[in-house]
Amino acid sequence: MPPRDRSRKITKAARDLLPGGVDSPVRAFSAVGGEPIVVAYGKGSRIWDADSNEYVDWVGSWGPLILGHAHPAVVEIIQRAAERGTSYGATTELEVELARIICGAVPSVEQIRFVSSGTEATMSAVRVARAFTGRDKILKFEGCYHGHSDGLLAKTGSGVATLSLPDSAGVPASFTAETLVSPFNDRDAVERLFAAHDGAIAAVIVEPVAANMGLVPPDAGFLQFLREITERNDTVLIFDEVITGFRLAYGGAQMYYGVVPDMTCLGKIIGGGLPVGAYGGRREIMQMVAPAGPVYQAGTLSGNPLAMAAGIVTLRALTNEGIYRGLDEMGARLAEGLRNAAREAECENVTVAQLGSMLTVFFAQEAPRDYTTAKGADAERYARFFRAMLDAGVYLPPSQYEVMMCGLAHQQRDFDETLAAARLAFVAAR
Ligand code: KE4
Repeated sequence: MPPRDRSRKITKAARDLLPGGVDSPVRAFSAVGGEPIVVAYGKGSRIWDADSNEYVDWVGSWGPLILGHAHPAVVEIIQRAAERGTSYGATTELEVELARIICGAVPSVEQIRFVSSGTEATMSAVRVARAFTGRDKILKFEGCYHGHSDGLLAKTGSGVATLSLPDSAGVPASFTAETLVSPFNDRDAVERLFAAHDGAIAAVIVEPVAANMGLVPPDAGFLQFLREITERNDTVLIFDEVITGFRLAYGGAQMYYGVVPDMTCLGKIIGGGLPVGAYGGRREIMQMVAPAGPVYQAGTLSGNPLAMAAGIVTLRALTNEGIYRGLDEMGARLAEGLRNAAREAECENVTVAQLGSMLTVFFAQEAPRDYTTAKGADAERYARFFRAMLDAGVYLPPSQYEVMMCGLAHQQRDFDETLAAARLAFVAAR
């Protein structure tokens, strides 16, 4: 067990000043137990904690760092931008350039609005879809996470036609009363909800590849089915590509699967590690947004020049031919290595789900296809696996319901060290 005295001291002080000692719940390690890490710095595929312990990083700040930590080109562009000022609250050429790149890359996006988080992006996209259709209800999927705006913090109600329930304290039932929730990958449930709420559903919002219940890809044809049923009902289809955008393909999951939504939410990678979110879509829909249209949405730091600059450099680095094939090969190689490590450790009921650069080690007999089966995975065994890997210097997502992210900074030594650690960690997780 590596020494973590300084990290523990900082965590103690953090717990006094920050609720749970963190600025986002998953960082507290409550799902995996033990003390959370306190990061001092990162470089490439690795991070170092406050006690100078080194870790291979498969979290990548939950997705933004596809180029790795402190990429020289990203650091340089941020330094240069900062020397000219950090925020103006006015338009800059940088946001126009990043908008041009994204509109050129993502099939559904003809116009885009930058905000400062994925939560803001999805919250705003839903508001715009409601205004565009004049309808109030939205349909989301159980286990899909779209940030923490009230109306999207909803869980399945008791029956199909009944409306959902709040999934957090502090959210009035009335705030989720317009939110319908269906199991992911369940066409019949979606059909029933549309039948029960005929002409009333403003939008369907979905993670085209679910990555917040662990990695759960869409069943074959499921996205096309959503495209067709929303078209038939004049409902806005929103792809929440905050994770999959520029990760699964340069044009996101919508390019990968060939299904084009009406609106797309983005974040993470497009900010290169700085706070950015964005929502975009068909021009006629985006023209609803103030000051062009009647839907109000604003933000002091929206289009922040440093974040725009970091995003431009990051997305430009992803245009090289073959990058996404390489990331998929990397993910497949890591997944196969982890499966072999589990077998060698005689650790049963382990399934590694992988798509592109995203993976989840599920302690379950089969790869989950929805929230109910994902919740059936053994989170306690995952916690044991996680801690054994962490003590061996390999940082995995501190929750069974998140995804490992490969990036362009990962090298052979990262794989070698990860798989060597996994062979022992799977023994601990039998
Ligand atoms: P943010 O508000 O955290 O920037 O984005 C919210 C969001 C929206 N949509 C999807 C598909 C997301 O995955 C997220 C946030 N992702 C989580 C991890 N899966 C962020 C980590 C955290 O909450 O600390």
